[in-house]
Amino acid sequence: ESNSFVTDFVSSLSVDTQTLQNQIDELSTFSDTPAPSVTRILYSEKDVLARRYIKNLMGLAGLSVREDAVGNIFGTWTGDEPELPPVATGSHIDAIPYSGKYDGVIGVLGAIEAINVLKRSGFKPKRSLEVIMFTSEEPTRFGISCLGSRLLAGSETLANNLMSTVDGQNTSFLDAARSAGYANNLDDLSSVFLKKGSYSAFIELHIEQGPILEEEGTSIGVVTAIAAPASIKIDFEGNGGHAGAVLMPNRNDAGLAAAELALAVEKHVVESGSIDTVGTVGILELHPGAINSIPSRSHLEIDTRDIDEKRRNIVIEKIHQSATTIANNRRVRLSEFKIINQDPPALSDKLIIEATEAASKELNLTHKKMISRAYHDSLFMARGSPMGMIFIPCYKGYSHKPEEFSSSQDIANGVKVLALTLAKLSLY
Ligand code: HGY
Ligand code: MN
Ligand code: MN
Ligand code: MN
Repeated sequence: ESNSFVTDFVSSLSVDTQTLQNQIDELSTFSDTPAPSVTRILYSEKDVLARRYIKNLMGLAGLSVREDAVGNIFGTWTGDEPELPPVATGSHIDAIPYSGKYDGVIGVLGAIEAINVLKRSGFKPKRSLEVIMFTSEEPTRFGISCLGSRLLAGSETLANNLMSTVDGQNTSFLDAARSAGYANNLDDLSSVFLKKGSYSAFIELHIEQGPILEEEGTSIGVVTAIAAPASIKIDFEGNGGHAGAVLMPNRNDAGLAAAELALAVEKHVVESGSIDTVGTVGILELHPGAINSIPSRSHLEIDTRDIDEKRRNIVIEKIHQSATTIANNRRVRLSEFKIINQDPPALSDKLIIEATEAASKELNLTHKKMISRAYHDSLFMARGSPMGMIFIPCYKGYSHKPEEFSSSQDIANGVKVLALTLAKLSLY
């Protein structure tokens, strides 16, 4: 485009920052825990209210709205050439217990506002633009991360497993989905799978969930790769018994086996040879959970990630070996060692990186390339179309806790870069 056109167009982009902030605040009230925390679990009553709120905003933005069998929500702005694969953007609004109000939300409310920004500027899309709100990016209810985008990416294994998956209260996935108005009399979920090439590009706006942009005073992160996540479920079983009467040599304490394994996770991760390897025991349950009863069962769930897939897989191997050794030494049974997901990393598409950098430059925003250590729906959308991500700074990098925060200015910057990048990708 001629330079003056670009400059005029760029300066015409204006974000309704106040309305967007009000929407972020209002959406955060659909929560099962008191403010400032947010808890919004898949298919819960609060999740259903929040979904209705998003669909309403999509309608007000003039998008045509549809939902698939598991509740991925699509809002479409039909372009001049609707037969071309559209450009998509989006994120999630589900929130893990006691978390914040920006993770995911910025990429859904911000994407709808980016559509409004483009409409207000008089932009006419060539390729249709689609905003996607993904079902259940967080693993909280059924232990599966990125459930909606995994299915969109065509995971047959997941589609089959979901037919027999239950949550911690023994509610089946299908019953939970039906209680929210989805998956009605369905005996398979393959209808959710996207055809290859459904989108010419997918780009997600998200808070960094790390401290780098804020520390360096950089406005925009251009994501080049998303780290490889994995999660493992482990159970140990011992004889339990009376905490006073059983002498130490006669014990086989499942709780201590879990404690030793948690420290082994830290050891294997720290000794991987790279700062990019991380590992957490985020869930550790002891049964029966009485102070004067030796734990007869322990349940651990481990989250381990690395930007290098092979290095991460070596850590998983070592964790498995430690679990077996600890079980033998402590004469407990390793009754479950189950890898729930062991995903490869994803690389962003060169063209989308360049478009995002160009948009940041035209908006006079400082920007830098960086990796995402958190996973996102983009990790799975990358399996079906070129992918990119835009990061904005967040306060001290805090996320997955109520102190999570991003300023209106940073959010507006992210929305403008998203709007301009969507415009560029739509005209390709
Ligand atoms: O855990 C993650 O990486 C994402 O924020 N759910
Ligand atoms: Mn998250
Ligand atoms: Mn997220
Ligand atoms: Mn278990």
